[in-house]
Amino acid sequence: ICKSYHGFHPAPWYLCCRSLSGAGTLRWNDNDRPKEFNFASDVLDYWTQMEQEGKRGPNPALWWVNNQGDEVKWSFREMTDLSRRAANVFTQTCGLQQGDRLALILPRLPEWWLVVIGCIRAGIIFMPATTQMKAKDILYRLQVSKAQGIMTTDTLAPEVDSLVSECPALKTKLLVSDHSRHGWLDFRSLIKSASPDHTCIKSKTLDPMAIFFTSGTTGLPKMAKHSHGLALRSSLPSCRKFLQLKTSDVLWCISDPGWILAVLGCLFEPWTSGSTLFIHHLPQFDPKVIQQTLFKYPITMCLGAPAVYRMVLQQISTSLRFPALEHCVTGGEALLPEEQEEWRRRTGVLLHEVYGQSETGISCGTLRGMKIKPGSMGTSIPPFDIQIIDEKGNILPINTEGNIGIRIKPTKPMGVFMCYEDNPVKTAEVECGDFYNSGDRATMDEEGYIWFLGRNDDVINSSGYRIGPAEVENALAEHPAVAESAVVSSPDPIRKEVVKAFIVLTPEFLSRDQDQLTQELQQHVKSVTAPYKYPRKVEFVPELPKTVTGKIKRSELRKKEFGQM
Ligand code: BCO
Repeated sequence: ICKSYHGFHPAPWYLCCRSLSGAGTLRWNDNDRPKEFNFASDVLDYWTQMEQEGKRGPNPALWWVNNQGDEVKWSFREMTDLSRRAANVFTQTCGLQQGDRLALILPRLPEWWLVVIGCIRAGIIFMPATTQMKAKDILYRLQVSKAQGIMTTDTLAPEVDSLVSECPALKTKLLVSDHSRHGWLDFRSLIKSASPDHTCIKSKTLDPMAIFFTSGTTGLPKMAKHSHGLALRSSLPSCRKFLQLKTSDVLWCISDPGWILAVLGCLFEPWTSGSTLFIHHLPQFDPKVIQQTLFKYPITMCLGAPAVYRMVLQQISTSLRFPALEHCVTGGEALLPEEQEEWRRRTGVLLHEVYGQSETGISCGTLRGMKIKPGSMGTSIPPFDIQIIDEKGNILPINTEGNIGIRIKPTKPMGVFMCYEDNPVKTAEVECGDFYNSGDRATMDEEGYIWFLGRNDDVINSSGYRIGPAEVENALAEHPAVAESAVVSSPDPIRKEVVKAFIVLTPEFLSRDQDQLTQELQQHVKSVTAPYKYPRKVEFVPELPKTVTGKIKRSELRKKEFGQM
């Protein structure tokens, strides 16, 4: 504790020192494991105090805008006040308790940040998800997680109402809207009337904090459960080197709040450093809006999937010399060296690649100021120790292809997920000797730089979305035209990979116009599951390649797509 600054206040010393002398000495070392940590009381409330003492500049903590010219600016003090109210709404009005689960399906609305911090204060496990989800996706998530609460907007509330009778654990529905809806609690009015006095829980660092649903080759998405250690990791010295944020920075992370990238890039990273978090509502992605926003606002740092930068480069021919932009980061899928170079040439700003998963958060990257090796995802960010491993967990020699492994034994580093909830089999499957096996293939060079090669399974990564082929095949199977299908990854100039479906038609549909049928099937998938998964390519085939035991050989189809056969 830094007494000179805080007196009795238990604010972290490392933060106080950083505010005095930039990067400063940190309270914890990379391998320290404090028993207790809570992002709301240890970090957010610290910056509130700094503001009150006049030791942080006037920049807001949160700066939200939309296309209609609306704007919300909240200071850290307001964030503390409003998130304490949110915590009271959850515990007092909704009756949620520490350890309960809240499905959080909101677009980029300022309330999302109140809810996340409110949950952290009250110890409620938040489960973010994209608003692209359809009724079936939501039903699955509510049932498998036994969620006690859900929060969403008018758009998805009818879908939730249609399935609520099948979710016996669900006891509270919260709506973020300017209108009320029967059977739903009105979050905006409740926040106004709630008390701003709340005592934050004393969370153990390894208590559960959040659940992210993540797709695999088989079955439905798994629940990757994270502890408060995920938030603590942003405070560790090596992680601070990643963005080297200052209180004067304005960070815009263009990721949907349903993904872990947003929880890190739109919340833990900027607020750990007392920076301003910028949000554009962005209901539909539009490269022009990205360009205009970077011109209009003093955004110094930008974080988004490679597809975002790629689409801006491909669709905007006018100036990309942004007045305040200093640093760009990208992650979620592979970035081509040509794209990295073109971004530098046209903006004058370097584009740094990072790598991570829902299970691990950001695991490696090219840190600010570090040498960029185009085509490489950088080096592991301590306390993560990344090695390239074989199927038994043996470390492979340099420049040898293998799986990306993160060392979890003898000690699991802060930020690696706790487990796949209620799924010890899948949890054990990804443990490989002393390592977590990411399932991603790569090599490592003599300087520790990691070079991504692809997946070791059938999971598809399309413009930063991780898509399980079985989820798309199941959606297709519901259409009467589909006798069977195989879904694989296929190359694409904009999204790098897209979902391609090979479909065997039922006899009644064999004579149908194939273009029309393709569109109908695409629409069908968009209507039964989150549309980002829909097959952008469809090929009708008389039969699918199978093993002698009748298992579809997806790898054969995939190799054909990538010209390897
Ligand atoms: O392309 P289409 O128009 O045919 O279809 C699009 C949408 O129009 C459509 N859609 C969306 N909502 C719909 C809908 N259709 C019907 N009903 C609705 N409610 O569905 C398709 C969705 O595709 P999309 O999301 O890729 O859309 P878009 O506009 O092309 O967006 C481009 C990107 C680049 C903004 C988007 O693909 C994106 O956000 N990608 C990044 C994802 C990301 O953040 N990944 C990070 C995951 S976390 C991680 O990797 C760990 C790292 C530490």
